[in-house]
Amino acid sequence: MLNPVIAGAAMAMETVQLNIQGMTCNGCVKNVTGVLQKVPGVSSVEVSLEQRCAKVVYNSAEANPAQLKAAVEGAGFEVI
Ligand SMILES: [Cu+2]
Repeated sequence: MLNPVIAGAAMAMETVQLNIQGMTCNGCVKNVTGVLQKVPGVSSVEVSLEQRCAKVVYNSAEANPAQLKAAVEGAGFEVI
């Protein structure tokens, strides 16, 4: 029998919205999108230049918001 806790965690897709400072053009949007997509467990990324935010869907068994934030900061942007 599957352990319900582990089975649940493996399928736990979560959505987080990151508020990002420093994006000024579509190149920035591409950079942010790219680094977020490289984080293991991330399944979709939507970055808005106008709203200065990124909406990320990820598997919480593999990724966490701190990792996502670190990825964005590693690309030279600030997450607030
Ligand atoms: Cu730019």
